[in-house]
Amino acid sequence: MAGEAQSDCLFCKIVAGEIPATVVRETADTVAFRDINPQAPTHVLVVPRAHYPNAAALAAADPALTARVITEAAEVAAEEKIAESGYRMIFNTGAGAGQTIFHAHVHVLGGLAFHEGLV
Ligand code: D5M
Repeated sequence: MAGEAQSDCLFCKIVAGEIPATVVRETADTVAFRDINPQAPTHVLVVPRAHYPNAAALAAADPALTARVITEAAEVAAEEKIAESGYRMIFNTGAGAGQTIFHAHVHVLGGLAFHEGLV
């Protein structure tokens, strides 16, 4: 069924607390945690608790949840104090675009060095 946890999905395991992660925010239907391999001074991933393979599938199945994931990304940016300087929200969609974890997630990337091209 759409949205059901997948036993072979790393992010489903993080959502379930079976694999540790540095969680920065949680809501009833989203979890935000630090990327294990940060590409910027601030690099947080926001995922829906429900499993969808990518952002397009999530948006097709549940537009309201998609909006809540994006709202959470903005809340993360505010808490991490990168909202004013600007930040990126990136949804890699498909292996050809570099998606490696097939549970929908948005990357929230920002920080001074990021903008100065230092990372
Ligand atoms: O991004 C998948 C991202 O997930 C990538 O930036 C690394 C990150 N990742 C992988 N394993 C973990 C764990 N265990 N904790 C936190 N972050 C993790 P993609 O858009 O699929 O390329």
